[in-house]
Parts: sequence; C-alpha cells; structure tokens
Amino acid sequence: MSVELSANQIAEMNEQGFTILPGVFGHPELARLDAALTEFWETTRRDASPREVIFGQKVAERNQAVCEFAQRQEFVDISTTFLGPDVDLYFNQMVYKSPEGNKPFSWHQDDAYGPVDPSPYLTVWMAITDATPDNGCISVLPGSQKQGLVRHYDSEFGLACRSNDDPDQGVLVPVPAGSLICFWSTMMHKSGPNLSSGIRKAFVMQFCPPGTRHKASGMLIRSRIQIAREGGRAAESGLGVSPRGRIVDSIE
Ligand SMILES: O=C(O)CCC(=O)C(=O)O
Repeated sequence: MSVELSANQIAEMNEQGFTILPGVFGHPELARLDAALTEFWETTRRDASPREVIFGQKVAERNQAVCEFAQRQEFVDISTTFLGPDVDLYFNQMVYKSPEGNKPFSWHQDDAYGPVDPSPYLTVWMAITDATPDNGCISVLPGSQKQGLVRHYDSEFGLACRSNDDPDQGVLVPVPAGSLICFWSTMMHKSGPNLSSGIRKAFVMQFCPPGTRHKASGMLIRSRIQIAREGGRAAESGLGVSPRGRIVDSIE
C-alpha cells in the first residue's frame, strides 16, 4: 500500500521533529511481523528473563520475512519523502518490553548511539501492540532535534541527555497497534516502564541515504538492505534481490 504524507505531517517533522502515521498496518500484517520477530528471538536467544526488555538487533539482515517487511512500499514512500530518492536501511531492532520489568528508557537521541554524517537519519518506530502510557509508550521533546547531537552520559537505562526527573518530560505519544512514529535521529525521546500485564511490542527501523558515514571513523555505512533507488523500491522481494544494487556488507 502506498503512503502519502500530508503537508501537515511534513511540516510537523521539520518543526517538531516527529510525526505520527496512525493505523498504517492492520492485524494480519502485524501478526505476521510479530511471528517472524518472535521466531527470530526464540531461535537466536532463549535466555531472556520474562522481566527483561528484549532487544533483537539487525533482524532484517537475518530473517527474510522481516527483511521483506522493511522493504515494503510504505517504507519506501515514507523514507524517500524525508531523505530523498535513495535510501538504505541503516539499523533495525525489535523492542519487546516485558511487563513488571520497571525498565524505562532514558531521554536520548538515536544519533548518540552511532553518530553519522550527514545527520540526522530517520527513525520509524512502529507499534506492533497498542503503545500506551501504562505499557511504556515513547515520549518526545518537540523541537529538540534543532539542537543537533548533544552530550550524553551513561545512565542506568542507557545513554541519557536529560534527566527523567527534569520538570519538562515532553509529550507522551500513545499510538494504536499498526501506527508509525517517525522522528529524526536527533529528536530527544524516552519510553516509560511497562506497568501493564502484557508485552509492549515495537519494531524500530532507521533509514539513511547511501553515502552516510560513521562520524568517528569516517567509514562508509555499508547497508545490506537497500530500500529505495531513484525514488522507487530497490528490491522486489527480500534480502539481496535488488535489480539496481547489490549486497555490499556482511552482518557483524
Ligand atoms: O521502544 C522503546 O521503548 C524505546 C526504544 C528507543 O528509544 C530506541 O530504540 O531508540
């Protein structure tokens, strides 16, 4: 399905640093993605305690169904709207937040975890289950992307650029399952603990233009998964099936 962003959503992204696309995916697609992510996790890591936050990283590089999902037309449309005609998948991870773990995430900018040039890149945070204030939806600090990458420090809950006790705790962004929250990698965001009785499930995709480099080393980011070339889909289906490109990297 194609996605056309409204002028309002594009302006919101430029001004506020984030925009919400409600209900992009329906139950069958979410169930398929959840099954693929869960299978990936169960076959690669069986040691997670039920109180943990499960991070499965670079899943699309290792799972055909997840790779095909990341290459869908919806993500071609969204990423090319914000990044131009050529786009690669920079990073992706499942974030399944178990109940009762009391594990929030600190305020951070995604850029802090791997600064790049040019910055920012685009993060698409996708709710596989409803994301609510009760189960640990994300919060954003509108306009904070305009500060560029700021200093981060280690905290109990990951890199932090702002205290979870700061009087300004930004704006909660609850969204129903199937919705996408798009934001720049310099956008400050956090998420709360999951105080509900169910798992809060999200899939996070990050997109960048080819030619993006790691800031520290100057090394080219070599993505295995091409999303868009010349404004269209780079791949018809799956990992490495790319009429105009090729796989140029191996996974770590
Ligand atoms: O899904 C979450 O709870 C937060 C994830 C996040 O902030 C991130 O992946 O950068």
